[in-house]
Amino acid sequence: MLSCRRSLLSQTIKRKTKNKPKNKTKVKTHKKVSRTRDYIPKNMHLEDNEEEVGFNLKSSAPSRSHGVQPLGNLYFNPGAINSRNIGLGTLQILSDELVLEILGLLEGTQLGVLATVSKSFYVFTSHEPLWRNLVLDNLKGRFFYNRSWKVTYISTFHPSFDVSRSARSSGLRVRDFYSDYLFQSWLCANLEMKPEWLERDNIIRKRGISVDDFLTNFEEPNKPVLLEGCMDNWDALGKWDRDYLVNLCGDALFAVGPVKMRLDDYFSYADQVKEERPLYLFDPKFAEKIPTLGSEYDVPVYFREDLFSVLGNRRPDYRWIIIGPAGSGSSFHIDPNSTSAWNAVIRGSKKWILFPPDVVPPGVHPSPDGAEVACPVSIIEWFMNFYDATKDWKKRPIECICKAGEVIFVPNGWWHLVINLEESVAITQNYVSRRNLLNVLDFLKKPNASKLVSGTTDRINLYENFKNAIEASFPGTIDGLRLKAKQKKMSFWDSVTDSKVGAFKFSF
Ligand SMILES: O=C(O)CCC(=O)C(=O)O
Repeated sequence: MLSCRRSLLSQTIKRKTKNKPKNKTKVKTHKKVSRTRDYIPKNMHLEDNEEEVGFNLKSSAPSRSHGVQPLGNLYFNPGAINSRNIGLGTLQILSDELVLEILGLLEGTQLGVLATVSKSFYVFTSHEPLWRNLVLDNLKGRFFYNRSWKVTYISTFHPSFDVSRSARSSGLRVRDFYSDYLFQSWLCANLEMKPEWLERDNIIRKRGISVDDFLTNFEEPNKPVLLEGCMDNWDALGKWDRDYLVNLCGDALFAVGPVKMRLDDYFSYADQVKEERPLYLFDPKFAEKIPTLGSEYDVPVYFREDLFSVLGNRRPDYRWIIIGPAGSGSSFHIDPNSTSAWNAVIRGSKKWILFPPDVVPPGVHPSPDGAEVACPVSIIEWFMNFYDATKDWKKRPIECICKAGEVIFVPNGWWHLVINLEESVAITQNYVSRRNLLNVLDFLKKPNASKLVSGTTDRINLYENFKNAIEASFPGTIDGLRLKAKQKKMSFWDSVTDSKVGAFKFSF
């Protein structure tokens, strides 16, 4: 389970023109999100007559939703009274988050009625994630995205309503409305990736290495590597553009967050989306639905040992097609069931940040049993508030941009975050080889396996089933690997202890 929240700090943002923000041309889980108050970047203060400094907005960014300002601005505006509070009446003591939680219990018509109560309710009821939830809950994937979630909802359920009026009024400005929460939501949806977030590239890149070289230098020591040239023979690389995929996939439905969508509907949404956490297409059954997709790529030679295959069709999900617009991506997580993975970019490019298993990324708070992770609401928010912190860390993350034609190896247990820098299409597979077989078995055997194991409906029996199937297919392998691991551990202790006196050896 992944839960997300805002960091607790409020500062202000600066802008210098009275006009619209001066834009410069130029982020496997969808869980319920809860936020605390917002974090606004340091040393920034935003006023209506100032131009933004220190960050760039996307060229497509709409002006600030309803003129909402960060809370810090209230203190720079002597005499101003927060119209948020006036319009909420006695509900003003509730946090923005709580107000939105409550509004999330209402239907579209009720939100529409509430919007007429006060300017404050108008702003709150216009919050796009409320309408997104309504569309997804009510229509599942059978919606045709139309400019915004609110307009999509209204044009579907109230077709006689003039949505162009609603679309125009999305720019309606409310004076003196201060809310860090709503401001940051707009900011994160419209912020460009800063060049300094993309600069660092410290992953080892290899082209044409032998399988032995990969096993010895990367898989055995559990180190990431970016592999170039190992998917050059894939048909997918030349063929998988939008038109080809849409024609090939026709009416097939793909898993997109909590719903299922046709590919052409998803692309139409992706073309218009301006939100903090765009819906991400992440489908584990793509090759069963459209066998051609499965036949137009090959598992790179380094990853051919795939021990979960002994389970046949009882194996956990292991391969996904991933499609998403710029800004979509995967927030910090460790891959399921202690597996390792490879991820091959077919179109577009992805920024990767990886931390080794013993380093929890800043802003990420796993529960002690590892079953839940609390992290910032969005990937862009992580960059805004936590990326800089990694600069001073002794163990700095591995970073890279993985481009079309490149494959990254993600060793088991590594935390990773990925953001698409442009519309991207990728294939990823998670696998178990004999190098990580014991890790996987130990993971599946944990007492809270029913919470930890994923990608299968049979979480509790996966350990027994997998172990028995391995023993039947590769007799003696598990015992052999355990013996080897024990010998390795003993030879390590022999090297650091004095076996005669049972004490540590010191050398100066
Ligand atoms: O968004 C992506 O491409 C990364 C996917 C990923 O991290 C994963 O499959 O574990």
